[in-house]
Amino acid sequence: MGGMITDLKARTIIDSRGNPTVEVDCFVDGILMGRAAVPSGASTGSHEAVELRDGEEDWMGKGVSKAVNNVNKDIRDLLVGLEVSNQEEIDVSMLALDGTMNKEKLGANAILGASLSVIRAAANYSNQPLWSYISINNEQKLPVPLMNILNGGAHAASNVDVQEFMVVPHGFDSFSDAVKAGTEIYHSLKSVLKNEGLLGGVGDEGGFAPNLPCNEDGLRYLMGAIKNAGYTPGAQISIALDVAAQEFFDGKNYHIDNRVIDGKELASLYSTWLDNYPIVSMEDPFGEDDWESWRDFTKLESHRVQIVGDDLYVTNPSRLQRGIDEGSSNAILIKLNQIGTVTETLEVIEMARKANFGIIISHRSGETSDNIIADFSVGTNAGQIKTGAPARSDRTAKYNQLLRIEEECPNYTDLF
Ligand code: 2PG
Ligand code: MG
Repeated sequence: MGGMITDLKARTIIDSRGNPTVEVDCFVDGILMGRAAVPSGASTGSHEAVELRDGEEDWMGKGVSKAVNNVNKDIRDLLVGLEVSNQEEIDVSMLALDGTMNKEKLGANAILGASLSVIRAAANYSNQPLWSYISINNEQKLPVPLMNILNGGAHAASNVDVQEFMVVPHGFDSFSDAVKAGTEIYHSLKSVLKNEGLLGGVGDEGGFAPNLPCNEDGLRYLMGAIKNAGYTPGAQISIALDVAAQEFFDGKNYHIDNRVIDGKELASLYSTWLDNYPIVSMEDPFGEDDWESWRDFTKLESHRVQIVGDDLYVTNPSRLQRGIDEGSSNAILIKLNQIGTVTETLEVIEMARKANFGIIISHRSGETSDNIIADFSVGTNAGQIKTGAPARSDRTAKYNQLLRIEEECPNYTDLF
């Protein structure tokens, strides 16, 4: 093996929303071997690991100089001299150095930047593509893409409550055919919205962001776009939603479509949508601590839809364990920066797999050109990736990396 970390260097860079974030370079035997950048959410779950921000006047309070300094001083001192291939030892020692439950001392953005730069450096040092380096025991497979073509909620300035309306191109033999179909539908949606005079700008994840009379109209426009592009809804292309319901939950009721309704009424609205549209996946249909609504809905509807916990689980093993025990959902969204290290993320993925949960590797709404989640999705054999619209470089960086990986690893199985 060999290969010793000789330096770690962090800096502030700018993310896709114009906010500062952390980038880390990892040097092995004196040579730059791995570089990684940290993403950032807008609809963040309150149980996520802490993203350390300076809170001072410059960068509108969002500066990350404290996190950058933590990498350049304490984390660097800790990691220099360690073997780059000892990912677990490296991650565990950073956790010990931090010493808090939620990584508030060093910052999950500092720790994750270091952790990701190390795994990338280790893969490069061993001359392996990252997707194959990550995959120790797994089969390797390209994921089905969940492509977010209509943005609402916290990712858009529109009146739409549901955060993400995604198309799921299944019924294809290869990843590239699936991405092509999803991309054609993206353009088709643009024409459909233009014809109705609804075309404005795009949201944070590159999807169109129209004002709509009600949330169900988002589903109607997606159906129109699928058909206009020449595809068959249900058979080839289905729909996935990220409701991100915490954003319109007041702790008791949900504020949607200008109505105030409780968890049961919201569940029956979803059931009507499931009756009428080919929806295969629903993420965060309820608030992050409304465990009762989650359990009831999963009992009722999990036979016909994937129910995904994002803000509910925040990629955290103890929250996932509760969800498994209580039957809160049948799938989990995986975001590296919600938990903060590569090792812990891989553990949560294995836990979910053992419980027979669906696994979706996800971007954040604030992204960079870093495409590490593409390799992660293949190496962990997750089966699904969610990484925005097929537009804007921060989103296409991931799709394009998967297209490159496909040349070496064409394995693809349709999941839906
Ligand atoms: C989500 C994500 C990514 P954010 O809710 O799933 O789409 O959004 O990064 O803003 O939490
Ligand atoms: Mg979400």
